[in-house]
Amino acid sequence: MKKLYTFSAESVPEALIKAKAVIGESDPVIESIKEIRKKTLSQSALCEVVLSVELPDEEAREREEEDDVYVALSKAAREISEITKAANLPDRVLPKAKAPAKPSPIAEHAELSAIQKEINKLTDRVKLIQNMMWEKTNEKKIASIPPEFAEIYRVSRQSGMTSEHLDSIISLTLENMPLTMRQESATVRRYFNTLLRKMVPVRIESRLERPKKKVQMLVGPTGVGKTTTLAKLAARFAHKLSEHYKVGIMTLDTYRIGAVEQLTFYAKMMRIGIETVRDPIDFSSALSSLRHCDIVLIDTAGCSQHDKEKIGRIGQFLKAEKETSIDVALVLASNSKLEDLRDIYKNYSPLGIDTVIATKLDETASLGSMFSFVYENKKPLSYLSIGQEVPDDLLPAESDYFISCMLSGFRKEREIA
Ligand SMILES: Nc1nc2c(ncn2[C@@H]2O[C@H](COP(=O)(O)OP(=O)(O)OP(=O)(O)O)[C@@H](O)[C@H]2O)c(=O)[nH]1
Ligand SMILES: [Mg+2]
Repeated sequence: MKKLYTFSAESVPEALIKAKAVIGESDPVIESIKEIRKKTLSQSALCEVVLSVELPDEEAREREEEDDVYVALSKAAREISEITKAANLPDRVLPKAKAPAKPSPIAEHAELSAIQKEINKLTDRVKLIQNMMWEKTNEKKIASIPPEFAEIYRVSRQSGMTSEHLDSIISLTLENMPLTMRQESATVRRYFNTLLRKMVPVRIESRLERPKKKVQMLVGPTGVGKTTTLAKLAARFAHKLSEHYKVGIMTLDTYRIGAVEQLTFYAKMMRIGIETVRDPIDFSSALSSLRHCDIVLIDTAGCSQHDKEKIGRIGQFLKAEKETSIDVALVLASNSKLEDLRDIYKNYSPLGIDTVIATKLDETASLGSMFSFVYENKKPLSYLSIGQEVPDDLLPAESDYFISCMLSGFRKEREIA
């Protein structure tokens, strides 16, 4: 049986080369050679060579079968290509090629969070380098902590917190935080915030159950905001809280020129009674004249922590009154250095300090010294003064707010970090 092959090319030798590539070593017979198209300026010539090869019987049968398959396949291919070329045909006519499987939303989410994690890790590395540059001298120490901790370490150090406190919190975190949680600085930061909040002692403002009374004395260094805070507290108890209390004011500050006038001005504005007391001997009777009040607030003269005589004089007032329990609040400016806070506390502690009122939060970016101070002395914060406005710039102490200001900077609005 004979099989015919047709090859076309620009020239007869080229057509024969093509034929050899297909037919191989078989002995073909040239059946015909035709020039189908003449060469012109715009197109090349085209020749057609028809060859025949004699096939053995068995091979001829197989080849027929193969040819059938070949014809069937190429027919299908042609049909497909024809159909696909006809772009205006509706989709359903097109044979559906199997589209790559679309990832499920869950798989997509997992992939995205994996990418996000990698980005976070890289960001942490960058932060580590930045932080190392920030603290060149401490390079060794900061390099020894995991990169995810570097940022929070730097922020806390800059807040003025003592390095002993910071180091112990870091090692506590490293010991207790599950490894999976440690991999990202954002998680570390959240964990750290929670830990720090728990470390700030706070005295929650409690509701006063009548006929119980509250007598509160404010003491502290000069100019920290005792009188202003007292006026804010008076307004809070007398007018701002949902329950209005009867408030009385007393001042023991008869030294400073204008001190009595300053407080009398606030008292008049709020229509609150005021008592001025010069000597410890008059203290009890002044208290007694304010006995109709639910809350009595006592202002004192500001004195340097080194002026033991003046502090001692405040002590004499306290000793003179045996009946009434007096709550003593040490008013401290948040912009003070930790060494000064320690020194002030040491010299004021003979008065029996119950709570700390931190003022001027708005004037410092280093709340860490106040943090370390209350933490090491276990003295609860009762109020936070956040500006000069009477009565608005006063908040009952809240550890969340305090830590947020310490780590993310001061903000008047209470926003949890
Ligand atoms: N920025 C800011 N200023 C405050 C705050 N609390 C008080 N002050 C200001 O601090 C200054 C001193 O406030 P005082 O209340 O007179 O301070 P003091 O402790 O009574 O001062 P002495 O009686 O002289 O010891 C005033 O100008 C207040 O307005 C605060 O929280 N933030
Ligand atoms: Mg004052």
